[in-house]
Amino acid sequence: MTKKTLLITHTDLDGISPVILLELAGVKFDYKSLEISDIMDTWNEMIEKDEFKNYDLIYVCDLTLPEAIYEYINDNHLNVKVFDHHETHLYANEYDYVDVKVNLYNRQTCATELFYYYLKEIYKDLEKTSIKEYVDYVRELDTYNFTSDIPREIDSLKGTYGNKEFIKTIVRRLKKKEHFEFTSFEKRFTKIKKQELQRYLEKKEKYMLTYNIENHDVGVVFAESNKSDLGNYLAVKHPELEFIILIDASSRISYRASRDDVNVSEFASHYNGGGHRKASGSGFTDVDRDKIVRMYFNDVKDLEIKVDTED
Ligand SMILES: [Mn+2]
Repeated sequence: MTKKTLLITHTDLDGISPVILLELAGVKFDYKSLEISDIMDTWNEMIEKDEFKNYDLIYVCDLTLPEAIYEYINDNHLNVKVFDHHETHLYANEYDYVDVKVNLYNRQTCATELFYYYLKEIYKDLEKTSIKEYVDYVRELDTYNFTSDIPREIDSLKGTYGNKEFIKTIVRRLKKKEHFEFTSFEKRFTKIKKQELQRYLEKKEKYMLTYNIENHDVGVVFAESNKSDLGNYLAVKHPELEFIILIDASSRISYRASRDDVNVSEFASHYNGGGHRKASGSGFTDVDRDKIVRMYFNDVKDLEIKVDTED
């Protein structure tokens, strides 16, 4: 059996775009896209199922790997290449197969860009204007350094198409066209989406709570969608606050700052989280959700019947 390449990557645009790059390069590969909090479980599952034997090369993008995984990689001599831009992951640069950079060419970079420069040396097909343009849009979105609305519009399409369809349609157009372009339907669609987003941001701002937590003046909102846009909108609009806490009770807590004197990755680390200076996160687990239910409602007991929520 011939062995394949495996890509383990994040679920956001910067995580999904490495899938697009490998498709464009014509590589035969499998991929797993996962949340940062699921890395260890996924890795252990792969060990249990003996999946590593199927692959002779494993790329990891946009995910901070814990030391335990590096120990496994080194002990088992796995052929791995890591591309990431998270500050909390810089420690792994001691391994020669790891490329973690926060900045490149004097500006913030992203995993997709680092991976792109690596692949471009091997696969000349990637030297196309449209692909480079696309990579720059991903970088702008992921680092929040915008020169136009296009990166946000691309991300909004990813949410609407779903990852699988999104990958397909982007691969198709980057192969064909010399420049990255939206379809006329997408143009109309993103315009309506933008108006919808503006209404959402304004509504969330109205319900923002303010506190002093650990000697920091912060704003707190509850949100399940558009968290980066919302965090940035509130942080920029309220410079009197040090940062914004966004609670997504069904998945995680995000921390967003716009001020240069604030480092939210430090704050997030008090809650087992981490990330970047201006954008970090920490987990919000089943244990936390359970606490809320038991705190809010009266007379809460465990259920005696069994309910299957697996699909
Ligand atoms: Mn990223």
